[in-house]
Amino acid sequence: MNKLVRFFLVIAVVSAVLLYAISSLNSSQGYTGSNTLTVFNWGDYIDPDIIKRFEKETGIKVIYETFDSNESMMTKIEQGGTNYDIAIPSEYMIDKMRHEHLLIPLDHSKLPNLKYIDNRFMDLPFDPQNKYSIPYFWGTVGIVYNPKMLHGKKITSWNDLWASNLKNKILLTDGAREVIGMGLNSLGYSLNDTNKQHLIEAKEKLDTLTPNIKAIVGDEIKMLLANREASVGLVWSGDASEIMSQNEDLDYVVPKEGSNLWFDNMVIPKTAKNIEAAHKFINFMLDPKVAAKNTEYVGYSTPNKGALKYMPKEVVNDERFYPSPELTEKLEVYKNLGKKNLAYYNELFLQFKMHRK
Ligand code: SPD
Repeated sequence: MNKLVRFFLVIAVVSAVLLYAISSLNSSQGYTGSNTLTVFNWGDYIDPDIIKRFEKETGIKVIYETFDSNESMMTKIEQGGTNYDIAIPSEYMIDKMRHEHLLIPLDHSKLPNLKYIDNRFMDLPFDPQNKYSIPYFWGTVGIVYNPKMLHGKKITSWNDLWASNLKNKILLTDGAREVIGMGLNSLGYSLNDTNKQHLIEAKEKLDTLTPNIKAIVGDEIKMLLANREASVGLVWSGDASEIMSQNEDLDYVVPKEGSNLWFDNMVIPKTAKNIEAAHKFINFMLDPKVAAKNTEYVGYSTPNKGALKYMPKEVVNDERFYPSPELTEKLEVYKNLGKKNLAYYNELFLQFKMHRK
């Protein structure tokens, strides 16, 4: 045998041994290459123990990736080259995705736990008959604040944030629709306004809030507010509830001018490689005990009526985080405003962020 043949033989044997080692490592954990599920979710939006439990019970390995806005999630899915089996966007993005044929219709016969979802969260205009999406969490947008740091002063309105005593005290969640929405609402306009003049007015009004803004941040907003690094925050209700569980001095209010009511639902994107496992995952998340545990960890409001009996009474009865249908009726759900208008919201938000620098 000449040297070259011997060299290739050694390489082939070493590769075979390595391949065998890797595959036996995988199978010792109960996974095979095709038995994986790729989940694409918001950061800080699931109890990691639940993923472990799902893997243990089903033998399906979960690959987990996060995003920080509907827009960045959409960009990744539109770009292709990904194989997400599950994603958890908000209502206006679900509407956009289904119109752009980016979602796979769900097989409801594989989701027996769907019966636990409160009817109030089913069959909403962004996804009639829940053909493409299943409720995960819901909530509002509002202001979390520390009355002690504001000398007992209450905040009730978006316009309160422009007060001169709030210099450098406000944190904003890094969301285009949330921040531009605050500008629109503070002027009495709709959160779905597409009138250019109104949008420019809203952006200009936001520019005047600049001296009061300490930072525009992502999930770290919770830690910063709980640690008293700022006294006011524009947040999603679930983040407020999480912050308040760490610092009892804080309170949460949905401003009187109005605000946003939102829904985050589970979908199966067109990129999915394991549709069977995706249905198993959705059904697993709908189990009342699983949903209750996830809700307790994440802090957001569950649409799962079966889960409520496993949750502390004081959480379920807290109207700030489980507002009644009468209260939510007064709030606005974001609409899919179409490509051009959504891009304009993003552009104005970017300009606003640049203005601060
Ligand atoms: N850290 C989890 C954040 C989830 C927020 N979803 C709310 C989106 C409202 N459009």
